[in-house]
Amino acid sequence: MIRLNLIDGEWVGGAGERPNINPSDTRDVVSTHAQANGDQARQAVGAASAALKTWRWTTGFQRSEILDRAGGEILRRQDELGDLLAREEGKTLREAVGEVVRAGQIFKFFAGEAVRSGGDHVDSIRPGLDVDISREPVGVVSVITPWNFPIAIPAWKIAPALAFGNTVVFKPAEPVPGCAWALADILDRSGLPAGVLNLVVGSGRVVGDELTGSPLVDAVTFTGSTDVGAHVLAAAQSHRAKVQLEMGGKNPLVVADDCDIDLAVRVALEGAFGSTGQRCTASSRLVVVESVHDEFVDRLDRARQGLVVGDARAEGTTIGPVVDAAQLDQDLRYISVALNEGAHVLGGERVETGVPGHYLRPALLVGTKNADTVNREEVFGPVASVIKVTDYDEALAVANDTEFGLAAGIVTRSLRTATHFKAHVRAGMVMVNVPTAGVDFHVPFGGSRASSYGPREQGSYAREFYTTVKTSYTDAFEGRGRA
Ligand code: UN1
Repeated sequence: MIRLNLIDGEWVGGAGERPNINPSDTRDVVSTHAQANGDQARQAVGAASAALKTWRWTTGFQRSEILDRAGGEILRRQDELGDLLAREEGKTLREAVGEVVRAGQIFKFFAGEAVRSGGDHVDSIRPGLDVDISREPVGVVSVITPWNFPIAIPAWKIAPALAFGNTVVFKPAEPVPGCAWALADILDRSGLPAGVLNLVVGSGRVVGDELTGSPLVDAVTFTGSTDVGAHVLAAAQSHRAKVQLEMGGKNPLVVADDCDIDLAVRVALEGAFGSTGQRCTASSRLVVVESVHDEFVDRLDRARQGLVVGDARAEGTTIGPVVDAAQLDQDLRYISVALNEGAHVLGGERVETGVPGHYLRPALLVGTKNADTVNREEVFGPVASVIKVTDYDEALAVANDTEFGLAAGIVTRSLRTATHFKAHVRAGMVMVNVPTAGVDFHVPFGGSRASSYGPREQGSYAREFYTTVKTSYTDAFEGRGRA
């Protein structure tokens, strides 16, 4: 069955079809998806613009009911949707079901926010006047999402967009159209009027350019690579659209000399290799103080060897395949660059399972310098490097010596060290004794510099991006004063 695009409330065919391939077994076609063409992307933006005229005047309560219904259905179908997610993206079933639950909870959270978004009432500095500061929807929002969180990231962009009265044109990443389709279907059946949410599956060049460049688009929210982010920013700013970008990371995890080494190993293993390392929040630089370096590396490597690489949906698998052939090539290329620059490479080989899939044994790169290529550029795979430092001060300097600024972590028993690190590390999110990846859904998410641009995502802070502020002055007493 061909999965269609949703434009102005109609499910429509496209310019061609594209198979959705299972990275655990490339013979398995998960689904087939109609590809939208440029005209259809334009129609979708037009439909979102037309639907805005009535949708923006719905009450928060009406919108809340729809989001709550969608969240409820996602949670009820967590096993089935988790299976789909693991099958098309390659993260393990446990991680995939967890992500689906997160998506359901996000819709429930924003169902609450939809009725909670008020403004301020302020006394004027002039006698008799009232000043009201109210929130309005920003307008038509283009939602452009990556493949590594096929349902949670669409959820945390689409749910607040709809909660605050915006309309949406949604373009998912090409490797994961299945969850995107399922989400659009759920929202469509939850009671959204035609045109409020439009799904256009297609390439960045054909569909993405319309979604960023159309003057009818008021805001663009994007998660993806730093390079594509720069392109999105330029296109959106050419017509002064509001922009929110979440991009790469090169997140440091500092292992301090006073840490609990068992905990440090658990935190590093999950942060570096969880979700096959394909997270912008992954701990890709392990900055280890020399007094604990050898023991930490030894134990982490043993834990790494214990990871079971295999089919994302098979019982016992603890690390699924890489998403596709291009990503696998990129991971292998970075591993060989690290080798050439002097790293001692543990793991990092392709795994033969007898099934055609993109399997890679997680790689630990020991003896790297922070100036090495692999510590400057995001790999986006199960590849983590170890940087040995003499003490905490050097660890902090190394942690901050990066063009990124998303997440940073430390494992320490010292309250003083943890407190100093939280204050001085340059990152939008800091984790003490917990992995850099794996965040709560109800608090702000984001960073700075090459990692993020624009207002924060998630939690109540999401409204900064999805609303705009209006200040109104009223003299109800027509100049005669209140008293
Ligand atoms: C998480 O670590 O829980 O693309 C979420 C990413 C991030 C999401 C990470 N935007 O990896």
